[in-house]
Amino acid sequence: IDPSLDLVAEINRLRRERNAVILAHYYQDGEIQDLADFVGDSLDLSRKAAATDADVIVFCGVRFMGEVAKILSPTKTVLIPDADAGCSLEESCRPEAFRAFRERHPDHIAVTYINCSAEIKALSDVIVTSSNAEAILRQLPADRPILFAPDRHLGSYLARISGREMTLWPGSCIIHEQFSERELVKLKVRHPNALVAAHPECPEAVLLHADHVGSTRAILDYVLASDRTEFIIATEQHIIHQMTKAAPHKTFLPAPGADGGCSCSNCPFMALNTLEKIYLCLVNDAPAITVPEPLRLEALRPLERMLEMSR
Ligand code: CIZ
Repeated sequence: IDPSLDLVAEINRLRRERNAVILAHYYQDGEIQDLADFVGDSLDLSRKAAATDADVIVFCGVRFMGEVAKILSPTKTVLIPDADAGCSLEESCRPEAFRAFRERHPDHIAVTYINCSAEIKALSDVIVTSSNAEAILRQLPADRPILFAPDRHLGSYLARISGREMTLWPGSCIIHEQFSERELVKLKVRHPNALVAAHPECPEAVLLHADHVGSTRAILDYVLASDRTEFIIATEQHIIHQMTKAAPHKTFLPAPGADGGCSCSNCPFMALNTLEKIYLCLVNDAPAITVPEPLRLEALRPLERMLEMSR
């Protein structure tokens, strides 16, 4: 790329020429969030992907999110800036092992977190995100046990708040798993007025210190609605960009890892996306997400169920 190129201007030109919409997750770098047409969590963004009349969707997040957009909008071109932007939860749950897990529990309803591959979605009864999981669980028959995959921390949090019997897949998110209870307590002592907002992918020991547990959207709403001015945020730290934009007078501290620093709350997969790669994907029409049609139709069923159940 010519270093004198005005990347933002070029991306804007290409977005107009290609009738493209740029979707960005809250965990993206601030400069990508600022460039996007919509910023949100995976539920909001999948709704946008399903409803858009753009010809091209550039999904700035991780691969499974682009895959969801393609499953919901198969006639659109779905581009992702970096094909290697994976997810530790997706990696932890492979189709053969998940099929065997289901076969060992034939009477269970398979409720699966959206952070998984199309193959796992196709083997599931209903998909959930962290913002609709509780509401969807409440609508499922009370007499049926539940299999929850792939995040065991989110699953055990949901089992605690819903009282449902759940068998959990042993996966976890490499970011949320690293927050340290010990260091969080130290930070709280240094900031006694700070409220702690934590994502349910965090281990239970961390959640026990939270004033609020919720999805990215819920955490954002919580800190903006609160009349307090200092918060410790236990999720991927780039969501703080939206918080600071909306409430510049408030202070947001990323939750610490075991070394007391906050580098652990930087998702290495989300960080693969850059303005340069957004520009290049629009120029090259690649990397583009493809999902074979039989698999897409199988994965669509539990995703549509999720959208119906979270209206
Ligand atoms: O669902 C999402 O977008 C993720 C990964 C987290 C959240 O709570 O929104």
